[in-house]
Amino acid sequence: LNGKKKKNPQLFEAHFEELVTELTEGDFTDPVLDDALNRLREVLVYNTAGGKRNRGLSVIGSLRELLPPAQLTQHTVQRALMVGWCIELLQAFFLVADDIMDTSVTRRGQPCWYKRDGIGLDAINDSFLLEGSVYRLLRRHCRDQPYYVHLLELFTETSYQTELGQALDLMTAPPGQIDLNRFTMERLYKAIVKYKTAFYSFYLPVAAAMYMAGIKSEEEHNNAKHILLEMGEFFQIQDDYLDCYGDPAVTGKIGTDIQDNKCSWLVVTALEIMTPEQRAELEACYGQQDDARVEKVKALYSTLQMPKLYHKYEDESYQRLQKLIECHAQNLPHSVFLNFAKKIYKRNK
Ligand code: GPP
Ligand code: MG
Ligand code: MG
Ligand code: MG
Repeated sequence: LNGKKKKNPQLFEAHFEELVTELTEGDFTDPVLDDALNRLREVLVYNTAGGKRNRGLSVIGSLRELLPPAQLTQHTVQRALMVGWCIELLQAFFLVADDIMDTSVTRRGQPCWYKRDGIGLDAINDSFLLEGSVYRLLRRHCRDQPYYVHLLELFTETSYQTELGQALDLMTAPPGQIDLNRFTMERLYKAIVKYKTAFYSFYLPVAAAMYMAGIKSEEEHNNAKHILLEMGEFFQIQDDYLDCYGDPAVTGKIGTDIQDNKCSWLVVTALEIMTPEQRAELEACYGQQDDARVEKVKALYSTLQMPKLYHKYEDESYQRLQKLIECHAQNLPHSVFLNFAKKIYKRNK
């Protein structure tokens, strides 16, 4: 089993070139589209490079736990790799667009796609091409499968949830309008991260594997969702922590949350413990494109010992998750959740 697990990442990477060729050479063949399809190839390659593949790999990873080996035919494995790539492409679609909205500079150790010479806001259309690629691949490879409609609905529903979450994230962070009273943990923060991150990053890959394994009962899906949304919430808390404290050489991205006036775990948690004087200082410095003010916010975070609070939260969250898995995994193999949890706790990228 270990040998097989080790092979997943290599199998997964090896499958990508095939999918790119299929999308750019085996789909539309009218020569007038050559330039557009060459552009698509470049977009696909650039915007999937350097990712951790957690989401994509967890489709095949979960399916291996859900199906008895005899049912894991070569074709089933190939389809699981393809569905995993669909999640990576959906993620690429979100990231290309998110980096424009967040005015980010780098992603996965290279310039954001929209920052490249000659790209700019044409990147919006490229993000649509990435999204469209997802559905062309699903159609080509899964149209005849009994779970095709389930997968389609899962991808469209999850995208919509992510877009609603992104709307909340953006509306909470209007440039130039600092209103720290809005930033609440229970009412706002948790809703933003559940919708913008947890559904697509955690529920989507496992739910896709469940449908492929023929598991479609609402009860089973709700059980899985319960655990996976909790994991997703924690994952975004890590992302918020790393935005300020991560090493860009490791995370591949430079943080913008303080400048962008984001409702981040750091600011929401800090607000719960700071003095009125510190709050006034934060009010004066948050949400501005000014390095000196950003440094002041960071200094405030370190006075409040945010890294220590974060690490405490991380340990508690891990304990909570173990309990959730005990109570809610029921018929589902615990390894599906534990494998995913192992990849994210204590991460630094
Ligand atoms: C992560 O937020 C959320 C997304 C990437 C979803 C975007 C959704 C769209 C519909 C475009 P983030 O901005 O904190 O991520 P990062 O830190 O990676 O930029
Ligand atoms: Mg964002
Ligand atoms: Mg962003
Ligand atoms: Mg972030």
